[in-house]
Amino acid sequence: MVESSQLRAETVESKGRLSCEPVMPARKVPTLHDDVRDGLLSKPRSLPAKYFYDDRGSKLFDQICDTQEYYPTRTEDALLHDCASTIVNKLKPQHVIELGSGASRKTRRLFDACAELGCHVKYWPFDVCEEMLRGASEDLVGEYDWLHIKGLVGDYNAGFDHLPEFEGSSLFVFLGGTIGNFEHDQAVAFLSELRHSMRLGDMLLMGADRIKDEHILNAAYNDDAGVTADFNLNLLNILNRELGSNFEPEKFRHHAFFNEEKSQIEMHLIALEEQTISLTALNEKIAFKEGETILTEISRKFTLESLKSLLKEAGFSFNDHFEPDDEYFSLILAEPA
Ligand code: SAH
Ligand code: AVI
Repeated sequence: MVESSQLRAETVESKGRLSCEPVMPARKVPTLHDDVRDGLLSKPRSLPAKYFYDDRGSKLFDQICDTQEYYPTRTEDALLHDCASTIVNKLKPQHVIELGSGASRKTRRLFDACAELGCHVKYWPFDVCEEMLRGASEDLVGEYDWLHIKGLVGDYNAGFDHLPEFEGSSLFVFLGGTIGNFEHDQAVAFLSELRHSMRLGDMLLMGADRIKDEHILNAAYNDDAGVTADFNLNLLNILNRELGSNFEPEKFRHHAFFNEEKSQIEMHLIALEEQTISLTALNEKIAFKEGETILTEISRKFTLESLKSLLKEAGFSFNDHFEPDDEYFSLILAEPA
């Protein structure tokens, strides 16, 4: 049995290896008020996907990862399991900086490889959701007794000018297919900006979802247990809390489908009946007709060629590529060109 004083000592010790700090934005990004004015008050109605991730939203996303239908997480995890040693061996990084780290689930594969190869990196998870970032980091310092973590809380769309100076080589990690949540031009701008903050010898490991049978794609965003629906509808609770609005989530439904022409899943909230919503904080009202939709997320799906050309456009050169036999998902290793 572990003595409670021993447990306390371990907690204090592991906390010494963990700290969190805000990242100063390099420029002003639109606030929720701006995005609601631009996106919700005009048609077609839409909102940026980053607003999903309050504490509950982040936990719901983590539950999505466990659904049978949502193949990206387990596919990428298995890929990382197989290629982590190759990547760590290639770069021998001193730092792992992860953008949109969430629960840092799959990053464990990299840490396992680091432990095996005696490459004791410092981990810098960067996420907009502080609760999830702190919780995940606390778990990690408990699991890896050599790991030092400096959590970075902020919006990665606000630029990377104020990231700390990383001494030695860095592996930047952007997993989960989150690049697919950006429009093409935004993705190029984001990756170019990231590339400018990288140094010669640094590398980027990026996960991206591939085009596949549309039934599999549609099922992944319409799980039977309704977790993705809850994740989508939770956005209305977030708006109620942040804007003092009076959305009733039960008066909307989740709708997600693969738009083949645009090669993207589109996630919408559809008004089930005519209704008027007051946005107290903005002193505005929105009148919804029955069937009117809000676009809450795009999730673009790639070919290997479209991924390579995206990275090239952002100034990266291709280093390596990992995919499973069914070609469901890609992990690309790239370096500043
Ligand atoms: N990388 C994890 C989590 C993906 S979910 C995985 O592969 O499972 C997307 C993550 O990006 C969430 O944790 C969310 O909080 C974070 N995120 C979304 N928009 C962001 C932004 N603009 N800045 C920083 N983090 C963001
Ligand atoms: C975070 N991102 C990559 C997920 C995706 O698949 O686009 C978010 C998600 N939305 C619904 N399910 C998962």
